[in-house]
Amino acid sequence: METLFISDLHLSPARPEKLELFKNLLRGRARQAAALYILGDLFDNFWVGNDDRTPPNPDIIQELLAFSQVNENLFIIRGNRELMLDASFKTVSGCTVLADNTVIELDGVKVLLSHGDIFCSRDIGYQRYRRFMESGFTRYVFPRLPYRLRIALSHGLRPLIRKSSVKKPKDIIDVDQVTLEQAMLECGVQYVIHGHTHRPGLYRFQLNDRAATRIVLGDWYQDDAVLVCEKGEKKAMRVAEYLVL
Ligand SMILES: [Mn+2]
Repeated sequence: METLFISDLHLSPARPEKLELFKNLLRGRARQAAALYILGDLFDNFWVGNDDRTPPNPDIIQELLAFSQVNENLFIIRGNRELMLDASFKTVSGCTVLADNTVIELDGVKVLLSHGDIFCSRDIGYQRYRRFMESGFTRYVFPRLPYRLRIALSHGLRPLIRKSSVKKPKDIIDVDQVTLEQAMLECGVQYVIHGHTHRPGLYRFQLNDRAATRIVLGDWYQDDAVLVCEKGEKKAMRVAEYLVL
């Protein structure tokens, strides 16, 4: 049985072909998978709540719900676009929301799953923004605001999010190795899978004098990556390739 990982789909009306691909993925062979993990930034817009009517969000939620009725092993870790998403998301989508750092066992190996933004600790501006969004105050107040106000705020945040990632030097917005290793040590893992940086690849290093691996998932802006894991093997492929297997 295969386990699937995707992240950084950034589904939006600007890329209708990616939305179609997502639907094909969820309606096809993935339904027989052991589990499907979405490691954040499924939505392109800042998530405003379960009542989000921004297209194509209601469509996406329907697809998740239909999938979960066949395969309940559907999980999401919040990306930086989904910081306001909470456990109640399951009631509308059937999708279980996992903690920012979650350890699973994959083919007998402990694997740390994360969106990846929390490892980018050199981006001090972003971490400050994230702490504000994660504060008890924001998490209490934001969901209680009227729908239109939440939408207006999300539009206000949009240029801010875009601008900041374009302006910053590349090494600032990449994973900080020390922060990553700290999280891995705390979780007792030698293996991590995350997205967010849009720099897909397999990175090997030493941790505790033992081999450690970091897999970074690709985004769906140009490509559309899915990581397929089965019997200890991990294959990164295009969704179109996966669908014809
Ligand atoms: Mn991200």
